[in-house]
Amino acid sequence: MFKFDWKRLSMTAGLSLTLLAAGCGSDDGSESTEGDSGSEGESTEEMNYGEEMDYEITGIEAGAGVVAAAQDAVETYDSLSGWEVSTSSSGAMAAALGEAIENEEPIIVTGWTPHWKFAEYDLKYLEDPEGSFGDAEQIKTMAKSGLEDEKPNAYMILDQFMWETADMEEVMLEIQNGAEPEEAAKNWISNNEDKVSSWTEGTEEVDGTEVELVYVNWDSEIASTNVVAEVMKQQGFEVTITPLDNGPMWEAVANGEVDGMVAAWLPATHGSQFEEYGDQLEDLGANLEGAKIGLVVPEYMDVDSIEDLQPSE
Ligand code: PBE
Repeated sequence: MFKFDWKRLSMTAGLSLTLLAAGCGSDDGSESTEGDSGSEGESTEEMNYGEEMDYEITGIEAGAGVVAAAQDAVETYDSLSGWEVSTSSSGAMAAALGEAIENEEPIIVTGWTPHWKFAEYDLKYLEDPEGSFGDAEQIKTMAKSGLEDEKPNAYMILDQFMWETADMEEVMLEIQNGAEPEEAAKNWISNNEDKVSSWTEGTEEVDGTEVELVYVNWDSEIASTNVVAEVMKQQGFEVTITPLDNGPMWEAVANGEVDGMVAAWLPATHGSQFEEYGDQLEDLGANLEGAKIGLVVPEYMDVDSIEDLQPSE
């Protein structure tokens, strides 16, 4: 059951009842601030969540664009002065988020859409008036240069691969609920034959041509890469998918060591990787529109903008 830290709360001046009710969400609603916080009236001052979170933003893999963007935000916003972005893995971030929500504790994670967490929990993006996290992103497909001549059918499938947020989230959610990625991919494919046939349109089946795709173990990219790999397998390709860190993923395609990837978040998230490798690989355009990154918090937190947070010093 949810327990409020009354001592800490009482140190936070001017907390309104409304604010507490929103932040508390206790079952009986009988708890009250009166007498505890000594506050009266409707002050709009925000809770100092920072202190409760040790001024830590829960990040993911160190090489992820969203982590770099969060570090940029820490540099940019006075409200984040003295904060740190911890790095671990997407799985550890999701576990920390789930645990915080279970205990109704404050947490700020580096988040992104499409992601199953929005179907699973009530979450919101913090407004980012300084634009540290960019605007809407596309997820793009990158091929090694020369792929079109070498493996024209694989190239064409990669080039024609395009789906929507709801599609990707369906696959992600099934994986999150326990399905093997390959199985979730197969299920989605058999339920979406029209979409899939628009990706294979104009291609010929092959007999065991090898294709290697790379990706990062982000939930969104596990979903997309498995779907594309399954589609290729059904067309007769022998497909290997290899998880790497973000930088090495870009590098492997740019060096021509592997055939391609469907995990390029642009223009902002992987802007620095694109700048480094963009002229050595072939940009096959968007495979998904309307992606987004940012700082994500549970709805029960009474904070709407990065600017509402408090610096540690
Ligand atoms: N992500 C998911 C990646 C791109 C895809 C947002 C975690 C990143 O931040 O680099």
